[in-house]
Amino acid sequence: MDKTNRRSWAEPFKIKMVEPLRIISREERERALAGAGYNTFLLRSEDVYLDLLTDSGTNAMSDRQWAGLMMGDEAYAGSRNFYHLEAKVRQHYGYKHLVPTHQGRGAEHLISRVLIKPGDVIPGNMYFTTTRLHQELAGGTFVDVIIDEAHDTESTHPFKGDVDLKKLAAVIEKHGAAKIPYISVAATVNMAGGQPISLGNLRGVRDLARKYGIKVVLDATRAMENAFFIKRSEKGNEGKTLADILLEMCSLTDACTMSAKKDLLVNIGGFLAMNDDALFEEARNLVVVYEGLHTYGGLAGRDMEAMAIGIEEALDLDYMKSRIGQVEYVGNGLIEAGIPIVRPVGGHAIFLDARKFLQHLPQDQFPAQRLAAELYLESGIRSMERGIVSAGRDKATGKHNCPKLELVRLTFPRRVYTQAHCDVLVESVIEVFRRREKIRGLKMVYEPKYLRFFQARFEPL
Ligand code: PM9
Repeated sequence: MDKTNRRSWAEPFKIKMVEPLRIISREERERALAGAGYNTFLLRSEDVYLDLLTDSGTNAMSDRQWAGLMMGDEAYAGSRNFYHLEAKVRQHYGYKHLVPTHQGRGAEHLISRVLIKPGDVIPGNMYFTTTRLHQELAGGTFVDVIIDEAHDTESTHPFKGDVDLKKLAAVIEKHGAAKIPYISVAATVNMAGGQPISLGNLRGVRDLARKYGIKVVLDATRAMENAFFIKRSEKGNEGKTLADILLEMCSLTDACTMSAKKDLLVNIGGFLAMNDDALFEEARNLVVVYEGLHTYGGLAGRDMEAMAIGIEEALDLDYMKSRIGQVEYVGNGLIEAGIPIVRPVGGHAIFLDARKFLQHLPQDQFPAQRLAAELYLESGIRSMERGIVSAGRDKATGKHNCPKLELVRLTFPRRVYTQAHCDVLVESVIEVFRRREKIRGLKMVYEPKYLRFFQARFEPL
């Protein structure tokens, strides 16, 4: 993206309705943070100024999507909105069958239950919290086969989401194809910094999988954002549309799980989609146990309509340029100020490198958790820890998983914040960086059993 020419990414939409924001005083923020146990997930939204916790379900819908809500067919069975969504998923993702779910983890739950047996191994391009947990709950073990560059915050490899095909082949050789129900491929890779996987690499994964008769399951949550990076940086794809690339990506896989709360510009929704009839049969049966009837999967008809409309809107190139352009605008501002962030700037978020930012804090004092808390204290900006807390504990030893990446994620809701908000963000991070040496670590005082980052509590040391 040309950073000197903002017309290259100016938004192809204008604001029709606004939601007031207020910033509470520093003293109030201190009280709110202590009350939340230094965990930004436990803050009240009303105490937050800029909410960069997540891009999940925090998107602004368009006037067309809001109009679509009014066209919700709330029949228990066979809603017309389901058939609209099914047609759009077939058209743009290319899979034969659709099973709607209330959100992404609903789809992850179903596919893990259907495909994974105790003792199985699931290789993938870096773990994601909910995805790995569902694999583990089904008795499987996730094995990371992403390229080494993904663990290096300074590597500027354009496709840090790529699978290391040698590592993948070694995992298959070691465990045997019969123990590998599928290869789990995310596009983009959230925990690596929103980094894309290339089409060429995905083809390599498919070829290897086919050789051994193993399925490939795509986490398509941000696959449209991934398609933009392929169009921009992978030779031979410049002339394709985002829709062409998305379809091509999906055609290299057997099924996908989807959190529609990201790419699809909605506030709730997800799905599982696949080509295999037998897999569909089982998932369609299980969805009624855990989510709802197979034509609504825990969603209202109106939600499915908004998703169907969102699919078309998110594939618009001008929209996607503005989406990625906004994130890069902030990233470039931080890089110019010498702030350590994951390079290159990813699709949905900027990731601060908390190891380098707070060099004096060891990982067991939770530097990323502390940095997220500090940014909130500075200016009411809410971000998310993506380091040792998110990584949880080793299933076998019970010890902390200590990931190489100790990051704070500043995530951009789609079509929500303005360029002035982005400037406030850059200034606030610079301010915290200036006084970084005075910042102390944290100790964990409460740890829940599952996905601890959501509810853990901390106290300052
Ligand atoms: N991602 C995120 O903030 C929301 C909750 S986890 C902190 O990034 C991928 C790549 C995701 C994802 C959610 C899910 C689960 C699956 N895959 O949140 O259940 O980024 O809709 O999707 C979150 P749901």
